[in-house]
Amino acid sequence: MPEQDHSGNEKPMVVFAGRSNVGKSSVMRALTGRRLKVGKRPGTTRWEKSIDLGAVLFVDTPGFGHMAGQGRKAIERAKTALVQKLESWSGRLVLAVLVIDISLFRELVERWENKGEIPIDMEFYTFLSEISQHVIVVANKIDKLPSGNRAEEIDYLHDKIPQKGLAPVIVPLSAKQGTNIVELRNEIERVLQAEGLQIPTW
Ligand SMILES: Nc1nc2c(ncn2[C@@H]2O[C@H](COP(=O)(O)OP(=O)(O)OP(=O)(O)O)[C@@H](O)[C@H]2O)c(=O)[nH]1
Ligand SMILES: [Mg+2]
Repeated sequence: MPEQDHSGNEKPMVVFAGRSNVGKSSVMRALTGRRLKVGKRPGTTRWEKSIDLGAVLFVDTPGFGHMAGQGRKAIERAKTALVQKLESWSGRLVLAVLVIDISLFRELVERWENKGEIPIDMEFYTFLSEISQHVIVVANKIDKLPSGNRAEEIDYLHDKIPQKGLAPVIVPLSAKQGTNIVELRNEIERVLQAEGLQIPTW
C-alpha cells in the first residue's frame, strides 16, 4: 500500500529532490507559479510540501546535506528520513527531478572523488532511478556560470551521471531568471504523456 500524504491523497507524484540550497523550491515555484518558501540559507524546506496539479502531485522535499544551524547527527537523521520517505512513495513516483547547482557541481564532485567517495548527487541519481519510473536532472543556477563555460559544465555533468541504457535527460536552467522553464515543462509533459497521465495546466 502506498503511503498516503497528509491529505489522504494517493495521486501519482513528481518529486523534486537534491542537496540543500540548490534551488528545488525555486524551480518548483518557477514551474508552477505557486508560492513556496525559498531561502538564502540551506535548510529552508523542512517538510515536504505538495502542490496538486490535477492528475499529479508535485512534491517539494527538504534538501540533504548541510542545513544552517544543524549538527552532523541531525543532518544525517534528516537524510535518512528523506530516503525512507522517498522509498515509501516509490509505488507512486512517476518522475523524480534531481536538482543540482551547476555552478558548484564540478568543485563538489572533485572534493568527493579526492576522498575516494562517490559524489552524493550521483549516489542520489542512482537511488532515484531505482525508485522512480523516470528521472530528469535539472542543472540549476546556470546564470552563475559565465556563458562561455556553460556547455562545458553540462558536458562534465553528463559524463558524471551513471548511465544505464538510455541517455540521461539534463535540463540546464535558471529558476532565478526563468531561463529554460518552458523546456523543463516540455520534458515533464513528455514523461506524463508517456505514462498516460493528464498534462497539468501550468
Ligand atoms: N543565482 C541563482 N540563484 C538561485 C537560483 N535558484 C535559486 N536560487 C537561490 O538559491 C537559494 C536557495 O533557493 P531555494 O529554492 O530555497 O533552494 P532549496 O533547494 O529549496 O533549499 P532547501 O529547501 O534549503 O533545501 C535562494 O537564495 C534562491 O534565490 C538560480 O537559478 N540562480
Ligand atoms: Mg526548499
